Amino acid sequence: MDTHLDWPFFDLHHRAWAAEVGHFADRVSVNHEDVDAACRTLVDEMGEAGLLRVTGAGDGEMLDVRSLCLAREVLAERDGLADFAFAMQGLGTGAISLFGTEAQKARWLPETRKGRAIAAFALTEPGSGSDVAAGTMTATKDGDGWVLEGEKTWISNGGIADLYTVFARTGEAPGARGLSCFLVTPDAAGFEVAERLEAMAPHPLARLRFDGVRVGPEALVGASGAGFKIAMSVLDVFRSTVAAAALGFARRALSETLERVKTRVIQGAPLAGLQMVQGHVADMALEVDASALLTYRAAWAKDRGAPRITREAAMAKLFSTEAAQDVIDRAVQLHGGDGVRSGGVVERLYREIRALRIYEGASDVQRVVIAKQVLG
Ligand code: COS
Repeated sequence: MDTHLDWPFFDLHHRAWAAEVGHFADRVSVNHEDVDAACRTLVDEMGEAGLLRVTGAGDGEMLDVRSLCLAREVLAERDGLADFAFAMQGLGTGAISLFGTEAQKARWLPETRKGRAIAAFALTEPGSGSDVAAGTMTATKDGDGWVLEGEKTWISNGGIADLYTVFARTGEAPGARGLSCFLVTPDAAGFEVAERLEAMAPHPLARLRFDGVRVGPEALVGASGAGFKIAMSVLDVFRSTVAAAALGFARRALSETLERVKTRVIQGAPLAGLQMVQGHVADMALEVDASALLTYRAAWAKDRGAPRITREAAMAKLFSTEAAQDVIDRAVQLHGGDGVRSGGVVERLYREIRALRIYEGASDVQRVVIAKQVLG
């Protein structure tokens, strides 16, 4: 029985929203053979159904983090690619929602919220993943605009995005204080998808090259030099939603396992009768509930107006992704040979969860973030 929607973290409209997303997820069918086409179709369908309205905050609006988290949880429970396509519309426009001008919001958010433009978040570089302040891609002032030079890698939606939020060094100061955030479209001269990348749970992914890409003053998001804080603020919001996606994967693994252990007979009785199996089930259910509590605590805190939820978001992401990996691993084990059969649900979950412990801040980065906050 699913009772977490009754928790005081949610308002009535959140419960209706979860049902609305669930209704969409029940109907959607995803072709994993061609991930580019699948993501385009998913964005289109989600835009049409109105689900993407929560992924951006227009002028005078706030992102509702609980709505983002609920959508990711529900979508991930049904299909990882559906969750991915939804999430990227939010992450790719997060800087605009939080720091964009009225004009930037008006230019992009109606499009991304209707599913007519696909968004991407380009922070990671070949030489700097966890250490954002070490990024070397440059943006050099040229007249009233900038010229971008360098590479970004592991960029989700790379190759299919219509809008890239790109972080580059403008050099106001060394390290974290010398980065800025820009909006780049793939038709800009000098922009190139240098390499498409294949991952164990495939989705559109690429290395991008910026070879003298010129952008105008309207491309700068927030103040120049504020890029690091913009990236971190966007990640504060979206790390909570990664936790929610992990929660959705874990819920699916648990429900698949319950079905399995109640129906699979060993020595004349269902697996569920064995205490050793019950121990696994108990730990899995505990990890799912604890993940949900941490995830929605972080989302609720942000929605209540907390200026930063760095500690809460890092805790939610670290715990939920690690717990989901454990829940899914146990699900594979309790499915026996069927657990590793290619194309099976738990085998798919086993591949899908792995990257969540790495992207948007690897688990050990979350530990660094939490320790910094706790130590003050
Ligand atoms: N919100 C707002 N400001 C923040 C912030 C946040 N969440 N986190 C840090 N800042 C500010 C700090 O307050 C500090 O400001 P001042 O210079 O005014 O004091 C500045 O940013 C630098 O912060 P810090 O010293 O903590 O930076 P570090 O270089 O030590 O960075 C980590 C720390 C590791 C936390 C950061 O690089 C990080 O999150 N890395 C992971 C990146 C990631 O998620 N990559 C995935 C990309 S998307 S797939």
